[in-house]
Amino acid sequence: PAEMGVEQLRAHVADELARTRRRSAVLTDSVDDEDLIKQHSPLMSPLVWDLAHVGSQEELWLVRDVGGAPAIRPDIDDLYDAFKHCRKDRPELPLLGPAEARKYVGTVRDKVFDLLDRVRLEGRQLVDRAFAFGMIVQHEQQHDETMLATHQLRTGAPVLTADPPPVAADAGSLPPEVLVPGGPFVMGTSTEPWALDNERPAHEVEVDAFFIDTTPVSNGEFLRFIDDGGYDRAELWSPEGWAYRCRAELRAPRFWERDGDGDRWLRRRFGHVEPVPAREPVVHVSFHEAQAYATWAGKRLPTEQEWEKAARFDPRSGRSLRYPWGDQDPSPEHANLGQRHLQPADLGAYPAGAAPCGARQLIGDVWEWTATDFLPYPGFSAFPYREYSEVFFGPDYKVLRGGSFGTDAAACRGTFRNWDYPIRRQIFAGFRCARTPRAGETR
Ligand code: AVJ
Ligand code: FE
Repeated sequence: PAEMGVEQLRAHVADELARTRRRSAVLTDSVDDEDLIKQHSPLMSPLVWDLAHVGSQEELWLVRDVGGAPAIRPDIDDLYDAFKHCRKDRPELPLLGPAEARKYVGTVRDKVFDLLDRVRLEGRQLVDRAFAFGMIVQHEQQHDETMLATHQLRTGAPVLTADPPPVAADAGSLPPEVLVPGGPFVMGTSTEPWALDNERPAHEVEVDAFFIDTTPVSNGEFLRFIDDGGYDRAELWSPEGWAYRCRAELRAPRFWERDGDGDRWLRRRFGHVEPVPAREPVVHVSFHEAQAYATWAGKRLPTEQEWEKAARFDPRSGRSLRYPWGDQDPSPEHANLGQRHLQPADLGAYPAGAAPCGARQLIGDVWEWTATDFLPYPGFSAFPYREYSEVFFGPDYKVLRGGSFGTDAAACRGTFRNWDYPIRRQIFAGFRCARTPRAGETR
């Protein structure tokens, strides 16, 4: 969006809105009404809540705020306010039914397309108003990933289909880890037009040299941790992590189960039960499991600063790139994003998406847990509302980076920050490890 003219920008926003709504439609039209209304897990909203919530936010921020138009459904603001009712309580609310919800989001969208045609986008308005549209596209895409996680929790026959991801040709010849030299780099952004408040502003940080894994940790590697008693060795876990491991009786990633008669592990993926693929990044692990694995491997999780330096720092120019591969928007050659494939790609896929340091699959495939609490950058200011990020800052949430196969390109950048509780496993989260070089190891 940065270099577009105003008319080009209108067309771009219209395309993004339409493309995003097609995704929401796939996720909500692929199940019957009963499945739309039902709560598939207390961790998630009914799908029909997500659908109308997307419309409600679009009404608030575009129809009313940018457009200055009167409310379409002031009576339902409260029902779809995520802060008023927690996910577990949402099925008891007098929600719009499937037909009403579809009609409502369609009405809102018609008004938004009218608004987009006539809204003045000049000077300062261009930045603020175009951002409001970009924020709404990203918001719907974020809920599309949330709805995909609800589909993963849903039991019953598969309803979603997708092609398998590409395979990696040179995976065997990759070094297990790469060195990122010490020194300053610019973290965050002040220029990315659709960057959210928590990604701003750009600021220089000093990062000591570190090694980071070339690829995320695979299922095969994670199995070695399991087979070595990883889930039964308290010394590998933080006290908080061990308490959670015991309380929740963890013994494998979520959605894994033992094959009836043997030691083979199977996993359930969008209704398909299949052998766990050894070369695929592990997914559906909590921060605590990631941390225990890293300790077992003699490593640690990367800090958020390390992760972003590995993903964006270009030592040739000294600049921070928008993405690991450069400044171009993601294409299907760069990364496994956008629900094109309903699983991560095997280790080493997407060589065209490699970072200058040589690390792969930093964007797409699986969200990556970092060691860092979700905190504001120096100079942070909340917009457009405190509830987007500011109310979540603090030690309760860990930062996740890079997006997953379920994340859309519109809602994923080198600077994008996601956050969740360290016990969460239903999200499409995996991890990679890092370590501090030993004396004399930095070459
Ligand atoms: C950034 C994924 C943590 O789902 O809670 C959606 C995104 N914010 N609606 C979330 C969000 C408001 C948010 N995460
Ligand atoms: Fe939301």
